[in-house]
Amino acid sequence: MNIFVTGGAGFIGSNFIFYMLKQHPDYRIVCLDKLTYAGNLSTLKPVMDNKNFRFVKLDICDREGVFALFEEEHPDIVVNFAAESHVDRSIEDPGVFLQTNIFGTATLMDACRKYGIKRYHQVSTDEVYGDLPLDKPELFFTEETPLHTSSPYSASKAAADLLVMAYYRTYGLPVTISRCSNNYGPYHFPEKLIPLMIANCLNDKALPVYGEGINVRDWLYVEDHCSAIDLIIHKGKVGEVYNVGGHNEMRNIDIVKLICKELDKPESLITHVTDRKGHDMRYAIDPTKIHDELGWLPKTKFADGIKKTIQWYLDNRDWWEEIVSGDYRNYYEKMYGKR
Ligand code: NAD
Ligand code: TDX
Repeated sequence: MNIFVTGGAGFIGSNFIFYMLKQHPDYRIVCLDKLTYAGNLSTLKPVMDNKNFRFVKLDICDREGVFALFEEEHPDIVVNFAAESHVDRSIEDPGVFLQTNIFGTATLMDACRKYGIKRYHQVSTDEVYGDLPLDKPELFFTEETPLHTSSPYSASKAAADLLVMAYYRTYGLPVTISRCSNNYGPYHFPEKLIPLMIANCLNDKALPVYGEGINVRDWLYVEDHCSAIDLIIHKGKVGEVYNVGGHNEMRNIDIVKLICKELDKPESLITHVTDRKGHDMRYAIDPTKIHDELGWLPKTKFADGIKKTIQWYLDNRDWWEEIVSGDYRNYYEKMYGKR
């Protein structure tokens, strides 16, 4: 089996590559990544010498480059993680989100149509469903919940999902989509809530909580997301959407306080700052379908996952300090500049 993993130098894609090479040591994994600000080649150091792994620096919007790689590799499965993923950046500058998240997805699927594929899997997000009110805890996102987006990021992801379903219906492309809740774990880029708060705590910097901090997110340990995708690409039904989440809702402020406690830092570091524009109140996934149909269950409880994650950031200071300082962007040049 030859699997293309796009966006594999980012947070979830890299964890997925590690997971797949462990679970399926005989599979070939080809990672395509543009190495944007969010892609970090040093993350993939542990697998760079694996004979079943290949890294290709490539923009998924580069039609010629993508088609040439399909011609060369003839992948069986494509798992598309590549995306602009940060909501705050999409509010500042939507253009690149439309480019990568929508046109990039279409380019990959066009290559799949031309060269044939066993499965195209789109990694989507619960944000395509918009948000739920705080005062109706009995409501959850199911696969039937209408798409109702809030940010340019979520709108671009929803547009991509619609395109994926259009390619299924119009061209018969064998597609699946997963919509997962917020992930956390190793290699999470320190612009996102949990790693940003850990890094700031460790540097005794202010902890910027948007608004009152009462917005709720449904957190899932990244490896559990990887196991869900592994199941979907092997056993999921073509043309179907699968929601992925572990029923672990928490308010932002409670997460930040927990991180302070774990790192023995004072809550006085918490600073309430101007709220995010259009800030979604609550995300909550109903994972009944993937559980009933594919037998998926998350393995890591939040209490354990957050401890493991904090320990990882303590043990891997170099990884995130290089990012915070901007030095990681020189890594590719250092590794590949003279090759
Ligand atoms: P990330 O920002 O950490 O990584 C994105 C990766 O994609 C980076 O390596 C980047 O270099 C690469 N990339 C960006 N534009 C590209 C392009 N044009 N061509 C090739 N590569 C490109 O993101 P993440 O948090 O790992 O998210 C991965 C996917 O999962 C995204 O599609 C995101 O929408 C989805 N998702 C994320 C979460 C979450 O909590 N992080 C939850 C649900 C779904
Ligand atoms: O400094 C911060 N302060 C703060 O209060 C940051 C960065 C975030 N927040 C809040 C905003 C959100 O309510 O924390 C919550 C989580 O924020 P993010 O980490 O930016 O994640 P979110 O906006 O929920 O989106 C994430 O989950 C769904 C990912 O970034 C998306 O890619 C994914 O689709």
